[in-house]
Amino acid sequence: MTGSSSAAFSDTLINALKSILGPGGLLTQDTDTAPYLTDWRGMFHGKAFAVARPASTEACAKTVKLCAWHKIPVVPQGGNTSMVGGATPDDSGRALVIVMSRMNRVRDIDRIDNTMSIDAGVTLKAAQDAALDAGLMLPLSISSEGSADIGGILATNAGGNNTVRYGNARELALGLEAVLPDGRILNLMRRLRKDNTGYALRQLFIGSEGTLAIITGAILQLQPKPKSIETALCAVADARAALELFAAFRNAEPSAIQAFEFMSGLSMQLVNTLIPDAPLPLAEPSPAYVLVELASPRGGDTLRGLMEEVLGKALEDGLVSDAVLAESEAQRQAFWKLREEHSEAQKRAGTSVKNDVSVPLSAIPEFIDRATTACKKLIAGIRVAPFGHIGDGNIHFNLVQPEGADGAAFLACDHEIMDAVTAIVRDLGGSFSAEHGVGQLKTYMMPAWRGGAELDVMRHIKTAIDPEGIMNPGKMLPEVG
Ligand code: 2HG
Ligand code: ZN
Repeated sequence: MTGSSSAAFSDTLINALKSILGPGGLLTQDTDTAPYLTDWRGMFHGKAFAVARPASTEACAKTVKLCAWHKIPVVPQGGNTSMVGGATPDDSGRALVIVMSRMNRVRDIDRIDNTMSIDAGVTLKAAQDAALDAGLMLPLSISSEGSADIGGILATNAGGNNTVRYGNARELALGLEAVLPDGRILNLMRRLRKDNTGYALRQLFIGSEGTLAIITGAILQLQPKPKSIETALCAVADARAALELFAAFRNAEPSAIQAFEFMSGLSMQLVNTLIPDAPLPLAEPSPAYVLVELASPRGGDTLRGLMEEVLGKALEDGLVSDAVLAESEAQRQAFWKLREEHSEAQKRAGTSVKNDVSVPLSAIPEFIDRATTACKKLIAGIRVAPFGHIGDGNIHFNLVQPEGADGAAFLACDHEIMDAVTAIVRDLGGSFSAEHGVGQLKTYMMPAWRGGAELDVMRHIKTAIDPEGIMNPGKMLPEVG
């Protein structure tokens, strides 16, 4: 096929979709659809006969209804930032990708309810800014927040940097609006703290990775905007010291911690060398680092005192070898840049194998030690570059290809590496996917990890809601047989 992805589909279907979606609502030319057909990591390359961009929930519902009638697979896509190929279609060319970018309205912010009602296509960054403009805060923050949208974030139950204080995306969603696989609109847009009226359906759709419905809107719980924030970058010897430091902050004032992030020496070094304007603000490089942020809706300098007290003691005890406190918002942003550019830096360093895992906090040091040994044994020169949300027990145990090695050959070993790492995770009572989801990359792990009754119940739910299997096929649940 050249020029148009939709050549094999009937003009009647294309015209029907065009009339539902309006001008600019349906992309069919290869040059227009291409950005939606490859994932951010460049691991998956799919095909689709078109990309739909509905501008309203009704248009989305009519689009899905038409697809259901024709048994056309539907692939919902947010900001296309999935790390597990969760939003990339297969290569059959039969699918319709549905993106929400034209549904980008903040519907309302209620200062008494402390909620934001919002379209699924608003990026997380735009949603955060809207909350701040209203004097409030949307307490969800992830590295890809400039592109990731609210629908994708809820569909994958994203976590990120502030989970340690405010929970994952599911904890923030009071209400939800979604289009079911038969095209009906499910309106769960209730902003109630108490509502025990049957199954909590919104929680079923949150984290279902687009396999049960397309999320079109949500009501999110907001928080007061912090009046004081203190951010510090600390040099530590290893994950053990990082966890001791976490415990020290938690014991001093658990409600003050807003983020507690870990970065290995190698992953920080990749940021410092491969990302422009990202120098290390400490005198010496360290084997590992912690980025800690305290926040409070109260003004005054209590937090600075707390930060200095805990870090002072940690320096005295040898838990921290050096630390620098942000003295301005610009410096705070510069510290966060060092953390948030980790994925980009690793991408620039070549191909990587990612393990987004969680283990009990106390098991993190043992996990990192054992997984490092296992990976080094597998591939000579492999670059072990873990980082992540250590306060949640969530480590991105990423392996970067050996310097100068063939990237594709390294990536061909991804299952071998992931299996070696996740065997240790399993032994320590953890999970093979903490916050990135299963997507298409990790479906093969589901039977071993979630088999038996758990997978059986999941399959029954899928069949009950999507009997024709049109919603995001090939994702999360492995093929039967
Ligand atoms: C982050 O924490 C993201 O920055 C991406 O979850 C992690 O690249 C990764 O593995
Ligand atoms: Zn993360």
